[in-house]
Amino acid sequence: MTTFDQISGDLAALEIEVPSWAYGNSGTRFKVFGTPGTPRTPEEKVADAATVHRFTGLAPSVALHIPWDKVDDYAALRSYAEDQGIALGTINSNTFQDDDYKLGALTHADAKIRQKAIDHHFECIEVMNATGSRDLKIWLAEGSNYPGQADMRGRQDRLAESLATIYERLGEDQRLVLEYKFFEPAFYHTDVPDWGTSFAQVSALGDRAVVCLDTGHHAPGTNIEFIVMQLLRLGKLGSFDFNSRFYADDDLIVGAADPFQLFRILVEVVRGGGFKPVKEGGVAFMLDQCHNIEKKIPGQIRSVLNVQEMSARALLLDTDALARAQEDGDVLLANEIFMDAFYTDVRADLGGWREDHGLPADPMRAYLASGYQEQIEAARVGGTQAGWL
Ligand code: AOS
Ligand code: ZN
Ligand code: ZN
Repeated sequence: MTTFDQISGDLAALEIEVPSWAYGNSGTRFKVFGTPGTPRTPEEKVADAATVHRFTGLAPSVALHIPWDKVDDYAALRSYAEDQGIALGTINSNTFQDDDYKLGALTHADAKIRQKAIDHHFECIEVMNATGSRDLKIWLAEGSNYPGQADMRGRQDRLAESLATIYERLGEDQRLVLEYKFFEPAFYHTDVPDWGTSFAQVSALGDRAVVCLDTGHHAPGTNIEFIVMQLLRLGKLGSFDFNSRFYADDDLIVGAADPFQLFRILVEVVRGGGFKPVKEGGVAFMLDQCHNIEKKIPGQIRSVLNVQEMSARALLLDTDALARAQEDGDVLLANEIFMDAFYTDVRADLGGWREDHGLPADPMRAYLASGYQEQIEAARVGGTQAGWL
């Protein structure tokens, strides 16, 4: 039996990076709903991210998206974030909102367009140098809609060449993180559709190129924890984009659709070495979510708490007893031990743990009572859409 006291130290190492775009207005292709209090500037997004950290102690960094979070002075944005108690984290590139990229960016048949996309990544690396960010995260919206439309193999070769050029430009402490997604916006073929392709591409680059696993980017029924295990085993899991999905890339609050899946993923993280802060070389635990109808800061608070809750349950798994049951071939006992950890209600213990760490026992209620929401709703008029250029 593992007790809560025994996992207290491991829990303290859990860090979750929130995305700047979670604080902007977002929606579907049918409607973007505006929410009162939406940030108007990158600074205001950083202030909201810092608020999530203040109430939860779980979110010490915020990921930026370029050019959505473009500012004149990134060093100043960095000091602003540090004054608020958080760091600027992963820099996400954007090659999906420019007419030139209609038929591809890093894979485009035209060398001039590829160079434009490469130059954008060079600009992102400049941003990283100023923000002190470790990771350049690349998600590509590239692919084709119809059989015969594109030379899939040629595109794979051009992708390898473009990525190599970008990788060359990275500093010693920086990493290239390549995200995969099985479809959308391209529907016939996608250039980086799965972890195998991402793994093949980053493996050709070198040690500082790794894979990003977005939990919403797989076909229904995929055993995601198997992929987590395999990438950790191969030393190539760079980061998570956590969110949850019922259907496709829903970007809903992590743990909302299937907390058991989140638990199973976190069990593999614990099995693969556990939680380690980014500064110590850990896997980046990012959220990649948007809040279409709910308030954004409470949405982010719920998300980080869900990850913490399932992490605590994963840490409570009695791995010695499980290993014995597995060795004995005791199928039902092994499954029972696994399920016991999943069904453990850790909420009261986590409340006490937070108080011991100088945090509110119930971060959600504390935030709602704090007056911050009313203050931003009154002060900010005309907040922008996430991804609005
Ligand atoms: C897109 O589906 C991916 O999940 C990316 O991580 C993307 O950069 C992010 O959703 C922001 O648009
Ligand atoms: Zn993502
Ligand atoms: Zn996505």
